[in-house]
Amino acid sequence: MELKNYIVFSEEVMEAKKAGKPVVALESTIISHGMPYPENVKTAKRVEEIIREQGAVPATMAIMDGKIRAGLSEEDLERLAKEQDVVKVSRRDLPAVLSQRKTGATTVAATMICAELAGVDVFVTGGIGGVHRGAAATMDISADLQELAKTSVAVVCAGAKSILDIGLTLEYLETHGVPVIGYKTDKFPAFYTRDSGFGVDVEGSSAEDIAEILAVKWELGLKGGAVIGNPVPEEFEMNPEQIESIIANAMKEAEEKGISGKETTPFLLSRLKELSEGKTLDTNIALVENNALTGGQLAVALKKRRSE
Ligand code: PSU
Ligand code: MN
Repeated sequence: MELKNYIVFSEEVMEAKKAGKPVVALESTIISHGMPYPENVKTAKRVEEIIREQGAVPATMAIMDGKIRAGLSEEDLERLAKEQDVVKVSRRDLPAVLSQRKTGATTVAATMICAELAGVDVFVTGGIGGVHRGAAATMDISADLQELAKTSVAVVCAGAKSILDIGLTLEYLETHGVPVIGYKTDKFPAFYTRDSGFGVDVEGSSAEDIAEILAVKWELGLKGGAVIGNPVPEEFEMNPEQIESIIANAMKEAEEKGISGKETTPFLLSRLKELSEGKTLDTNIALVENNALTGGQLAVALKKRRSE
């Protein structure tokens, strides 16, 4: 079988590709496992709209009926948002979920794979996975980091959540040669807050500036992705002490309940929302929308730069 038999493009994405328009990939685990219904589907639609407003075309990725789907209808989004047995799909899960024709939501790692297969080089999400706190014992390191090392897609995110060990996550990215670029900041953002206490490798002052770095990386034949850290807008930033204490509590609960592996991130996200009385969800929505704005502009700038 050929690649084209595994991917189905929506009409909008197909036309954009034919016309040479910029396309932005979006993940779907954030819909199925990252946010509750109905905020998940509402945010997914809003994010797509923001990308269109920047002059790019959104391609939300998912696995449905034995195919990789690049670009989803409203009906598809509802299905991912509501269905109970949607599989969280990372790199290792792709073959089984496709061949068993299950419904799958793609993580950052799997979305990068789908984006590369679809010829899309910019991807917008909330936060990347990383090295978990306590990874020295659990060895829990998200497959997202390995994917960033080898798959040539730029990931626009609000940094990494402090449920992760951000210092070790950045060390891992450095070891694997993944550029970490701050959008209008020299600080690596910590998802709910704008400053993790760690720096980025380089600050990009504009979408064009970042597009230039990416274009040079890939022209040099340096395969792999890049992390574009885009801090949450100030008005939605959470208090660092408050979020730290909530995270500590949620992590303690996860340990007591024996939550591990791929369940860890979804469990923590849902507990953080409850413990913060919804505040983490509001912040999550705001930062994803902000990433769509930046990612849409980056895709436009990169398309322009690469056609020069
Ligand atoms: N962070 C969020 N929301 C999410 C995720 C991360 O704020 O929904 C998802 C992303 O899809 C990411 C995945 O790729 O969790 C990482 O999971 P794991 O740590 O199991 O690799
Ligand atoms: Mn993990």
